[in-house]
Amino acid sequence: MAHKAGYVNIIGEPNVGKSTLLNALLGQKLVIVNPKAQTTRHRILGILNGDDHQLVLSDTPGILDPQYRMHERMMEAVDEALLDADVLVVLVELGQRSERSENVLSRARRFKGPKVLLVNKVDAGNDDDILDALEHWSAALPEAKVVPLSALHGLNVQELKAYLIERLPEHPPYFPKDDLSDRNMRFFVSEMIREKILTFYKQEIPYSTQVVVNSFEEGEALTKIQADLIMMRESQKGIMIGEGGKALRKLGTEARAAIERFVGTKVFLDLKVKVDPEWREDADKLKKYGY
Ligand SMILES: Nc1nc2c(ncn2[C@@H]2O[C@H](COP(=O)(O)OP(=O)(O)OP(=O)(O)O)[C@@H](O)[C@H]2O)c(=O)[nH]1
Ligand SMILES: [Mg+2]
Repeated sequence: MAHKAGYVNIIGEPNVGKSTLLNALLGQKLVIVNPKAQTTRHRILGILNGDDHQLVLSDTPGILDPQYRMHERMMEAVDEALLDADVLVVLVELGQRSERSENVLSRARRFKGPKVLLVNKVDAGNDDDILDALEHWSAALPEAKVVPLSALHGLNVQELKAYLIERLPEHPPYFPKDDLSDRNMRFFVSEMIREKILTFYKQEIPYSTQVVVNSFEEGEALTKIQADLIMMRESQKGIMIGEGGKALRKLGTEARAAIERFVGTKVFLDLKVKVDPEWREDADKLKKYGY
């Protein structure tokens, strides 16, 4: 049988569940998920391999009106995903209104290939809400197949996976068949640390922090990791460290436990807090940090 392969790229507003969906389709936790918006900052590939198919999924940052240069880079990552998609997945959540989703809809309309619009989080509503939403979104994007979904609880996830594989064009694999992502271990370690920062720190702190993994030495029984937490200002450095270093110790403990589950060995994690003034606004600094 001929081999099928293609790109299925997921776009949507912040916090609608794009990363949760990518993990659900892959059947494992690859990308970070958090109740706070703007969790995902990059386009990240998750690769689903079968004997006769390779589904290359893209997670993307939530679509927003850029407030600073990092946001602009994030939106470029979204737009890039519109260029190579074989199938576009537009994710919205129950209760979201199309009149207030022009950023997402204009991109979806610009894409001329096959598209699916998924109404996520239907576990949080009743039948009337769901029927209403399906009708509403079918009218807003008539060319898309509109389907209800709960990425978190697995409703329609296997059906979606089968449908997407069905839609793939005949093509040789794009990546080696044992690859799970285009990103390396260092990237996922930095993301796991960032996920804990999103959970434990308030207000602007998570949005002002960049995590840089400088070394990652994997041994049989112990993995040694050194990472810098780059803040925009001195005052933020103080908050990150906390009184007597308490906040940073808690972050280190929680991040280490998450990384241990991921790498499967004990982990020694050394975190240093640094300041790189206004790194989020500066094109050269953003480039250095992988944006
Ligand atoms: N009730 C419910 N919650 C969900 C569902 N899918 C995702 N969530 C929750 O929604 C929140 C955001 O999920 P993410 O997957 O991080 O959303 P995202 O679209 O990737 O967000 P950004 O990366 O910030 O744009 C998390 O708290 C998830 O647990 C769902 O099907 N039902
Ligand atoms: Mg995300």
